[in-house]
Amino acid sequence: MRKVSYSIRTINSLGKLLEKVTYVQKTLEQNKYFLSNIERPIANDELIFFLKEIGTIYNLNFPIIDVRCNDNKFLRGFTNSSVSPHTECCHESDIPTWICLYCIESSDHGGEFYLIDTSKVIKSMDSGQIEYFKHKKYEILSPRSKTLNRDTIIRKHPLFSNDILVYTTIGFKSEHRHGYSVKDDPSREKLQQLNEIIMSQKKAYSFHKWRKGDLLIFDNHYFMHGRKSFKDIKRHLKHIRLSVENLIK
Ligand SMILES: O=C(O)CCC(=O)C(=O)O
Ligand SMILES: [Fe+2]
Repeated sequence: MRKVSYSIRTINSLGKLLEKVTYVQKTLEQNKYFLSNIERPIANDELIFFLKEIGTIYNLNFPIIDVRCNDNKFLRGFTNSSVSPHTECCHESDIPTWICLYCIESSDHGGEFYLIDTSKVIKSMDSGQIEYFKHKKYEILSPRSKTLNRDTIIRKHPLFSNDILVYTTIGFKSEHRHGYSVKDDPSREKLQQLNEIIMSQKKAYSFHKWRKGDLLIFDNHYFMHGRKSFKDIKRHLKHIRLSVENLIK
């Protein structure tokens, strides 16, 4: 699997980045992600202002999610545990097109982030598996155990129409909490194989060590993402989901 090589350009301020919106859009289109380090801190409203140039805010009621350790032990993102590979909101019928992560504070040890190119995962599946996951529709449980969506795991990218995976390895072991509800399903074995394909490529992932000021936007259909565990509790990312409306002109 091709490694994602995270090359970072440093930009002085968000104002400078705003001058380069077309460049950001082009980079997203070509590389499926954009990563930069912004030297001057960005306030929430500035971040939203900039991101509205890229797409539509996915959930206007909660535009920014603070990813850091809090008392919500229910979702692993809010602990210092690892988060295994997933497509963001894959239980929704309308999943976000882009995810933006902005680093307020990084951890001293651990907490590295990775992107997994799902078209490369598909390339390492055999043709039987590909056909199976193109046709079998699964129910996915949301973190609150509601079944919201039934769809295939291999789908067409909504913008580029190549095959991509929409999937989560989260919750697979804990049965009906979050993820695929396949406790007694014969296809559990197929999902187990898929998990293994994804995990076996872990050596090929590139890990990104967050630095304060890093701004990452990535294509949530093209990539699954995850992170390693970390020790301290100061690590803090802002998480904003975007959908595509602005791009379809
Ligand atoms: O903590 C991270 O690096 C990313 C966690 C995550 O999966 C997310 O924010 O969607
Ligand atoms: Fe996530």
